[in-house]
Amino acid sequence: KKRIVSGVQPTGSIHLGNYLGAIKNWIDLQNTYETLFFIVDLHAITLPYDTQQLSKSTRDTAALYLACGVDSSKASVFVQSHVRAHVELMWLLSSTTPIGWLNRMIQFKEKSRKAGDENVGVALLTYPVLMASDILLYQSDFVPVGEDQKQHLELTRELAERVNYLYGGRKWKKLGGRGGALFKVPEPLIPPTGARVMSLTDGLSKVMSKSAPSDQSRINLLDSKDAIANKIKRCKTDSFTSLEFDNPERPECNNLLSVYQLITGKTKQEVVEECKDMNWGTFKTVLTDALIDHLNPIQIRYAEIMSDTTYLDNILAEGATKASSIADVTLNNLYQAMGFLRR
Ligand code: AQP
Repeated sequence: KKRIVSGVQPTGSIHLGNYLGAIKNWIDLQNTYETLFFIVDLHAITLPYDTQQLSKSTRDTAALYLACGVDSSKASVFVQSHVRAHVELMWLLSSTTPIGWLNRMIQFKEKSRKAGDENVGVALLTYPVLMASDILLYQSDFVPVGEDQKQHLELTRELAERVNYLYGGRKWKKLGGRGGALFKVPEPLIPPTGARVMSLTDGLSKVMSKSAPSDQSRINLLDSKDAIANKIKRCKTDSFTSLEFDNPERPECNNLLSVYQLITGKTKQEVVEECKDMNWGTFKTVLTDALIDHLNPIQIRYAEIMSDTTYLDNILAEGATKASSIADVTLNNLYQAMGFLRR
């Protein structure tokens, strides 16, 4: 089976964007591929964060993976920091990563500009090297990536090729290594429709995000029925009378219809037929009901999972053991290929 890895940062409440853009797609992927889904807690400390919240968010995120349908008998579910190889590989990769490659990363430029120079830790710059470790450790064939992560995946591919060239091939074979390539060069897997869920308060220029200051801009998977109804009631719309997809003058309309389509599993054509003549008031009720119907079972499963801490702990421990057994092979090969004296 081909292998896929993916993860979400425990930086706050998991929202509809994380769900529709990532987690929901994993449910199908786990049936076809060998999958590893982890909670990327080491990435969550690249910007100032609340130490009191990190472990809680990590557990919540793991429980939500399972509540959304990630099946631990099919996928390995684990916490990134529980597999030490991620950080170790990152150091080895750092030695072969030109600093210019990292300076070019758009996300670094944007996030560092926002944070201001004094607040920018080195980890914000080297974050893509850790992401490369997350992927290369598992010899992943594919990585599901949204638009925002494409550049980081490209860097991962370049790093894999660079390491294969510098330390792999004949040199590594002479050291007793099998096969020429130390790393598989991963391919991007672009998710289907709705790759980007936009903010409820600005459908044109802002994506739905955990770090947006206003909670009104996103639907969190654990929002109560009232909160969902209230957020949809107050979300930004326009003054057109009917509803339509793909009108560049109507980004909010396109976003809300796309959310409705994804959450109900209907086709675009079905949504058009059903909604085109609705006014905003009617559509908002329909959308609210669909969201509540979809999220309610997830919330019930989440509560069950959280009520039994050993259940979740066992899944995470088992996942970390399985992941480590793959990661350690990759890491040890690289140590060997790079000429380290092994114990
Ligand atoms: N609005 C979105 N629409 C579609 N997909 C989204 N993802 C995030 N927001 C949207 C996808 O969720 C996965 C995990 O994301 P992440 O936690 O690693 O970081 P992120 O992309 O930066 O997510 P947030 O919620 O916006 O977090 P903050 O505010 O902390 O930066 C990824 O697959 C991502 O594409």
